[in-house]
Amino acid sequence: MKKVYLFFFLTLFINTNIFSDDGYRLWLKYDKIKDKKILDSYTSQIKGWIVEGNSPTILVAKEELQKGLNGLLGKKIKELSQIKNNIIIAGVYSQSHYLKNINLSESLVEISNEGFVIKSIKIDSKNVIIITGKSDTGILYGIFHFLRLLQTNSNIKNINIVSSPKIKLRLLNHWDNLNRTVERGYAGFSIWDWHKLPDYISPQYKDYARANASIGINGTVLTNVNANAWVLTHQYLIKVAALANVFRPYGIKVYLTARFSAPIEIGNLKTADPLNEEVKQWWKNKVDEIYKLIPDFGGFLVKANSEGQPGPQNYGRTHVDGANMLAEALEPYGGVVMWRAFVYDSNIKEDRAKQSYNEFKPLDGKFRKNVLIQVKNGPIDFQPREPFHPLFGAMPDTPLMMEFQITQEYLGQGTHLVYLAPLFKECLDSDTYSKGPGSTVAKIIDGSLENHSISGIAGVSNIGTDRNWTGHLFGQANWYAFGRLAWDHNLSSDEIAEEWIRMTISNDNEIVSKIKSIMLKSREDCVNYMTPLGLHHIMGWNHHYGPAPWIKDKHRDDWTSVYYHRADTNGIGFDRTATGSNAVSQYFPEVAEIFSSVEKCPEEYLLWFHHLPWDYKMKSGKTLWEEICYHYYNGVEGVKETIKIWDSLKNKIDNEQYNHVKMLLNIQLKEAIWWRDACVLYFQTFSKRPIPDELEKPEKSLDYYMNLNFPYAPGI
Ligand code: BDP
Repeated sequence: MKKVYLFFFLTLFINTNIFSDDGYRLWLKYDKIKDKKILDSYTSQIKGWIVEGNSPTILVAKEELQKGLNGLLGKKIKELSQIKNNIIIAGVYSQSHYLKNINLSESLVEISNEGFVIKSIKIDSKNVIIITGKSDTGILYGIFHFLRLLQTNSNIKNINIVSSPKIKLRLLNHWDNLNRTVERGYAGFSIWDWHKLPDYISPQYKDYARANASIGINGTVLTNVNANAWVLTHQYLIKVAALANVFRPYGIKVYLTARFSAPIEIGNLKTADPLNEEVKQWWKNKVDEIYKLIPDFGGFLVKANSEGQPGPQNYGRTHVDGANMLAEALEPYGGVVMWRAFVYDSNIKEDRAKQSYNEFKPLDGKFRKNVLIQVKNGPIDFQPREPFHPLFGAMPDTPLMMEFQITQEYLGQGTHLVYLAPLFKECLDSDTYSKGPGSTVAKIIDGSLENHSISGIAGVSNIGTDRNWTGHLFGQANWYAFGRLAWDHNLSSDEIAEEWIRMTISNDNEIVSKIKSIMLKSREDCVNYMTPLGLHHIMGWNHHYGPAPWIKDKHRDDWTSVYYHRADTNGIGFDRTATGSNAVSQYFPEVAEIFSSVEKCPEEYLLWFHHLPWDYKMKSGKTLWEEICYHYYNGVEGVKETIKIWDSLKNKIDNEQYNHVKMLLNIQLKEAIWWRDACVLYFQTFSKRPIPDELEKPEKSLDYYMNLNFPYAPGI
């Protein structure tokens, strides 16, 4: 009888995914390489390793290399104490015992302090692969990159890689509250267990640091931009310090959001006026206190005078006064202020898309050296598609930081498979023409166009307590893509997707190409079933879940949908040309000319910039109304196609991964149909034209959709 059980257990073990993949290990799985030829080739080239140095960073780098090699090669790869043939040597060049006679000056001049060189060379006629650089963190990044090459089954013969991050500050922004809720978070609660800190250090903190370091992220803002002053009390700062201690070896600095009214709320002052001496002193003391606990503290992120947050304007002061006051306190320690440009005032009757530029452009050049202005990718708010923000290129004397949203607040939240690298790239590659052709957004934020010594990029995190970190497996790809692009914005969406799939799901070429095809089209599908042709901000009220183009009559116009789509019996779209709000004038002439011309404006931005009649003839020959319908229907067809491709992967990839995504895709399809039908029915009340004959008709009525309610939708 026992034998029967054993046999049963063994068959289960061999034939099914009894140890199925719950996603916790992210892209750092290090499972044994399946392809025997590749495995053999690696095993013959990697017979041992030496990692020089013993700083905390070198120790974790060593630990990672060991873990990675043993896992991927499926056997213990030994640490050596002298050079042998076919081994890896890693260490900081200037301190290395083994590399001192090797001339690497050409490669080393190319890299920054965080960069690395991976190279096949001969030392004493022995073949070795060296991983070197100028700092311990560079070595850590080099080791992670080398492991990535193995994980993706890349060729490591005659390897020669020289790599440096293009942007200096590469940060995640957590919109995490002290009560562990996450604003716009769809993957459970905050991973920061504030109540148990500083004494209880969850092992997840270290895994968080590993994952980020593996893609070069070097900073994390722990708290929500809608800030709580409490995190600046001593009681919380010691908790922050405990996290900083875990992250430090991984090259990650902590940053906090600074609530502008903190001097009143936790400092017992009567004012938070940035020009008041007591207020200035309060912040200086606070900063001193922080650096005593966290010597490498990164600095503050500030949302001021935006959506009800306090700020310098409450005291008749400017953003410059506010930012500079904090910057002065941080300056002696090398800390920075990241001051957000996401401001718009409900009392100003100006197009919301224009307000941030109007407020910030005149302040160019007035900020202290350690201030960066953090600008969202588009002028409204992380929509499925927006043109780039007109501030890029417009403030040449101020370092502008990019703010992307990794969490999918407006792109299907926790349940839609939407790969965001194409969205990020579209913005980074946009040409602002600020200094003639080729003045891309990427060159502005990496500091190269305007010669800034600091540069930065932030991604609003999608991480939570869900076992797989991001709720949706493919949310991991967006975290991954953000980090990879922050390191090198020249990487393509395609390359990044391929790396991630190979590390996370499979190295089988056919599977890789199928999943890649799904990922690469997913953002366009989403735009189509949500907000095609430049439509924007027509989602559910407050929770932003689902479609609600009918939202109107709220306490502020710019929080309604009708404000943005402006549909009426004549047509649809927001006229932002000279006959309307003239937001186009905020772009440089070459760009403004394109956006303002109905003929030249790319159709994907058409209704962002133009109000057009329902019968307007599109490039396809269809009327605008028909074209809108077809885009909505094509979006849904795209999701159906995705499901078909995914179905073909059954039994070819890990079962748990397969089923998890399969169920989410079914939700996505339901919701895509919901978006399509609700929007088409609603816009039809203005267009008064039929849905083209060949398209199936919505099953439910507009009333049905308008009466749906979601009091407990996540993320608020
Ligand atoms: C919007 C979010 C809101 C954020 C705000 C911001 O809906 O929760 O607080 O952006 O970025 O997208 O400050």
